[in-house]
Amino acid sequence: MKATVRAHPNIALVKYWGKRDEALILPHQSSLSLTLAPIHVTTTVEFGAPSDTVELHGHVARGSERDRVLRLLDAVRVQAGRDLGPAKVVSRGDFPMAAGLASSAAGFAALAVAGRAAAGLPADTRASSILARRGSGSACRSVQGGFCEWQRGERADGEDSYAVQRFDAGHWADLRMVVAILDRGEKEVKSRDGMKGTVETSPYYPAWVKDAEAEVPRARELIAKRDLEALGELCERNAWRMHATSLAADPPLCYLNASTLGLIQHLREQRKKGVPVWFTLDAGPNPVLLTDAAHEIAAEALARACGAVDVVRCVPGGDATLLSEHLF
Ligand code: 2P0
Repeated sequence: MKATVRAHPNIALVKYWGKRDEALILPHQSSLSLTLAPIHVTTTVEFGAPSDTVELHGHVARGSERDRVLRLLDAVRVQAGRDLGPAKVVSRGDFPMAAGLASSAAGFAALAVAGRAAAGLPADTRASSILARRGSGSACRSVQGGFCEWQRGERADGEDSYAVQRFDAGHWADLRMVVAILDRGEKEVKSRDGMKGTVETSPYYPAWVKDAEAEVPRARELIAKRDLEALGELCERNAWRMHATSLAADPPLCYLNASTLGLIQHLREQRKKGVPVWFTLDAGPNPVLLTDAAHEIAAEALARACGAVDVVRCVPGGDATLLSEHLF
């Protein structure tokens, strides 16, 4: 009745931005990401505890944070088809939580896989991805390692909306992602609210959906060929378009700040000098640089020269995995 899982976060190369169903977390478009190591979240779930308790990153979760975890475990109870009793959950991450790296993606992926294992359900990446998605959309892409594609699906019940692995981490072991933490502050508008405002008010939103959907198979082809330059260009284009549709929302959403733009400018200059480095940007000011192993130190130096207070260097990561040691 107890299981512990370690899962890695992921960064989207083609972003997810906007839901067609808020309750089930179904996206308007497909997305594609790379799972990142060595950073990870470890989560232990035990059913049959004296009462429901949730501890996340050293504090007792309350309110909506607690509810999201317990709702996911309710879905596990339905899948198990039996009374599992109250649950105790403890989760810890080893990377800066305010870094703009989606700790929720790794956290909900670990929770979904651990929850199913603790309930005695068989390992099933599709079922775990659907479950993780119901905690946080991007989490469905962290159940497996390497390059994962979240297929939007068509069904109203969401059973065809889950991530599939296109290439494992070993396919492109030389690829690097360098997270440049320019600002540790909490963002003003959370992704969940930002994408909702964009869907509801941005006149550019339909164009975003159409374009992002078409970029996914193109990205897949470039990954197959390990074409860093073309993938880097695609990544930047997709990030700009996600931010463009958000800037056009009412009220407008601007996640970039002056130091973000400074870094992007410097990166372009470095690229002209022959350094193969591109960026992507989630719903926050901290860019993630895409490069290869030979240039990761240069990418870190570039980030620090542009004011990064911290830098996290990442390699392609593997699947969410069961551990034999528990957190309690
Ligand atoms: C992504 N982001 O594809 C995009 C790019 C942020 C920008 O997925 O509401 O925490 O829990 O489904 O997954 C962040 O949003 O949002 C995200 P919910 P989530 O990685």
